[in-house]
Amino acid sequence: MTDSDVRTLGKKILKLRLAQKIVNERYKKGEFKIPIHLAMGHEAIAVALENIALPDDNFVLTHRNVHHNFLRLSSIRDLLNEYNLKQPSVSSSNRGSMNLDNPSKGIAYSSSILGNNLPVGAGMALGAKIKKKNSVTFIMSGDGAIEEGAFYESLLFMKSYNCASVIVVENNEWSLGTKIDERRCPIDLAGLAASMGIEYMLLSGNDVLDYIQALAKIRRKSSLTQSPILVEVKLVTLGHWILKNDEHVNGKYVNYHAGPAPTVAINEPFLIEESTDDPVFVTQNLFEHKEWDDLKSEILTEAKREGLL
Ligand SMILES: Cc1ncc(C[n+]2csc(CCOP(=O)(O)OP(=O)(O)O)c2C)c(N)n1
Ligand SMILES: [Mg+2]
Repeated sequence: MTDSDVRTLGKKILKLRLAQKIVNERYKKGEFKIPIHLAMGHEAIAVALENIALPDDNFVLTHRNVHHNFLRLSSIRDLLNEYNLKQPSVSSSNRGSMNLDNPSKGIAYSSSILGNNLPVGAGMALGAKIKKKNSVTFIMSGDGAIEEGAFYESLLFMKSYNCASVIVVENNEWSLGTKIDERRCPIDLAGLAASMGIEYMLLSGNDVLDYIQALAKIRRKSSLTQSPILVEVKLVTLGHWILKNDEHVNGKYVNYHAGPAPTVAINEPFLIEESTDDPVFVTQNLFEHKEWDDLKSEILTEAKREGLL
């Protein structure tokens, strides 16, 4: 990977974060009539997947899809137009946020129905195989959606019919207002995959270069062996806040799920946390100070020129 490639990746992460912070600010002011699930904290996996996908590959997304969609749009203004239901829309018809697709850019389907995209993706993967397309179908999921029976059935189906597919579980440990240990027993995804002879890989740490290296191998392997591969990504959906009231005098952690993130502000346009939970923080460490500052300025200048800041 050249320095210029790394710069492009850094810019994508920064721009994806800024886009979401701009949506968040406008959301706080009541601009949108539709529910939006932001994905701040999911930037590294989204940029890595977009980087390794080949033109005939397809993505099948969940309700939390802004990160994957934004990377296929040409500007932040395009994203705002989608969320304001303006025509022309990239989706087949105005779909807003949770069902936003972009077929000409490989986003074949997105679904607001939890678990629904898994069998749809399995069918697409089979269709691609029958048509000898040599493509890979990427099916996204959350740690809540894997509780649906459709997850098990789709894995079984894709393994049985030798479908080239990569199932990516963005595991933020939360399903709406419940954390895994509050709502269910743990699911051993490596063990579940092994029980069906499916390869499993765990990603964590938000290093986009590591993710690209690992996912490029996984994609190749899925295509060569015509088999599903399960990838679990540990991440944090950023934007939590602390609820303090009579019941919770010491404060209760409220995880970000959807809507505006009240604690995320745009006066710092990019960074949210100085920790490895924040892909912006991790990516910053791949650059010299000046180079990183230049990238940030370039993106801010562009956004100002578009009248977004
Ligand atoms: C069939 C169905 N059941 C319930 C819901 C309500 N619902 C929307 S998002 C969500 C939580 C999803 O959790 P997860 O899959 O982990 O995704 P995350 O929001 O954490 O990214 C639930 C229960 C739904 N949309 N569809
Ligand atoms: Mg979740």
